[in-house]
Amino acid sequence: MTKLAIMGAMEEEIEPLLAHFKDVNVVEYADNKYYEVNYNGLEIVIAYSKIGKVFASLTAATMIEKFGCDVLLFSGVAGGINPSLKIGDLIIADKLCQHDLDITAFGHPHGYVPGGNVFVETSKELREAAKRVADKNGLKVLEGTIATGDQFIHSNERKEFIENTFKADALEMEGASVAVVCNALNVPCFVLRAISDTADMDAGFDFDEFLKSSAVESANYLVKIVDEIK
Ligand code: 3QA
Repeated sequence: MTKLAIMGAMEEEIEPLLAHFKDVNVVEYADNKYYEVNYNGLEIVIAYSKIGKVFASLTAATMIEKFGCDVLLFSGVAGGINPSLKIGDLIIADKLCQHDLDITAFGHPHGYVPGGNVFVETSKELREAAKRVADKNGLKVLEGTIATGDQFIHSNERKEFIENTFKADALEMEGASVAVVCNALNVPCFVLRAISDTADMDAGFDFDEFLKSSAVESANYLVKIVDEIK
């Protein structure tokens, strides 16, 4: 029997999800709120972690260890790198990395620490399910690499470093940490993002403008994926 975790980082990212489900039971734990719902017999726990890798790791681990979730889906927004990604477009991560993890002083590649890997993969089954949903609904979705770090990227210089170093298609601040937690705890993981900005000089402005509408794009697609896998 599956218990599904659905995460976002910001309240705006889970608000459209909570609006979709009825009879939400709120549980307070570890300085955060966890929203339990029953969706046609499927148990779901929804939460927004707060921004960044540390909060996202805490929330992912809590949903798995405390709430007993055995599948985790992330929905939210991202900065686009791949020029084919326009604001509002969807990307699912096939693998993720931490662009700000740096012990290169010791000859290691960017994103690597001993015992870890530069890239962590997401569940192939969940990606295939998501692609079936996209096909059925005529949605254009890119499958690619997402780079995560504790920085809001708003310069071409940093964006190009991330693009060149990791061949990343999009960037954000939580996905890789969630995937690392899921991978270590053997929980299938899925990371979906809709583009809110392109991580350049205008990123701050675009983000404020498009956070809500792009979060809704991601959430609407995620709900269809839940219907497919349940
Ligand atoms: C940015 C959010 C964080 O959870 C990561 C959005 C979209 N564009 C990005 C970019 N660089 C990095 N990440 C992203 N999310 C938090 S800062 C805004 C906070 O406003 C993805 C993302 N260019 C708080 C109000 O003061």
